[in-house]
Amino acid sequence: MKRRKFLQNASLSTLGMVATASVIGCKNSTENTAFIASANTAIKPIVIATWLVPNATAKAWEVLQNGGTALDAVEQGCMIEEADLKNVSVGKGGLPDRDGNVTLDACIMDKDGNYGAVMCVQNITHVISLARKVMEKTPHVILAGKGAEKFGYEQGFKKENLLTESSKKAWKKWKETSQYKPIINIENHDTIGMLAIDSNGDISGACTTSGLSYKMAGRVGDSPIIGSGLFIDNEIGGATATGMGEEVLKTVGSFLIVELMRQGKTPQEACEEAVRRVVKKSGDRFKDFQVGFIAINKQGETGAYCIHEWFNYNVYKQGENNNYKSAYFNKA
Ligand code: SD4
Repeated sequence: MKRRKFLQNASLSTLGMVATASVIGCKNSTENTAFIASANTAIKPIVIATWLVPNATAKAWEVLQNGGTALDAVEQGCMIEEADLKNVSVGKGGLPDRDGNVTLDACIMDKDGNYGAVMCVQNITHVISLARKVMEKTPHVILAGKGAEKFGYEQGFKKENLLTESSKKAWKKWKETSQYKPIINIENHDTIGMLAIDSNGDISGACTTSGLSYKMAGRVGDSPIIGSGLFIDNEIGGATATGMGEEVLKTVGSFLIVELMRQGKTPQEACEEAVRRVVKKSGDRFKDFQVGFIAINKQGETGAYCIHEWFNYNVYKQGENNNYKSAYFNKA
């Protein structure tokens, strides 16, 4: 992974842009506080995405500026990375599994809690759009493998070879030793998870990836799994994950973050708690893998946290597209 340029994390929630939330109280004593923001004071529109993806956040911002929905924004934003051959963790140009096949996972979630996902899809670049088609055009929420691909062609998606010459070369080099040992921030962690609030104050999210490079054939990570790689609750906020999917799945990290925000935590506090959960569950193993989360709440406050240094994220708001370094857990 290339070393990235970024701004120091300026803890966005402390930058004087904290909007007032109206806590409208518990419906009954067994229910957690419903934390519903005042739509008038929220920062909107706003886009946040994992890693250094300024072109993707710019595209999403453009959609929002033109009055598009958060759902359109996150889809079109993610498509930028899917088409970018230089991003070897997403879409076309993604690094393959150990058999040399590029297999993609994606999911999308809208303001009404609808969700669509595809997993282990070959030969189709824009799996985020395919996930949206699953959400909107089928009675199902997930399609996998050949079935997803077949549905894609029926919907007019183009069949493409996703394995670029340079990814093929990298895979052949890897095959010389065939050592599968993810190295933090050196294996490819450029999965894009994107969250947006549109000018109506509605939230949507999307996540798309080629997963871990040189994974076993058939392996699926957290990215297409609701609650793990992505979760949206339009009353509360949204969260999305990057990094070692196996560990995110075990904590259902994105759902956890949204629930923590529902209980009153800020996005930053919720991301930190989720990372601590991942770390705690892993014993000592956390030293060998990276997990990062980003989150947004209904007021447009954002948060990000990861295990190890070097996770960063892009935020487009108030006309500015910035990249920030995430705060991190492991100071050792
Ligand atoms: C996965 N979470 O498939 C993804 C990988 C990732 O940045 O995020 N890479 O486990």
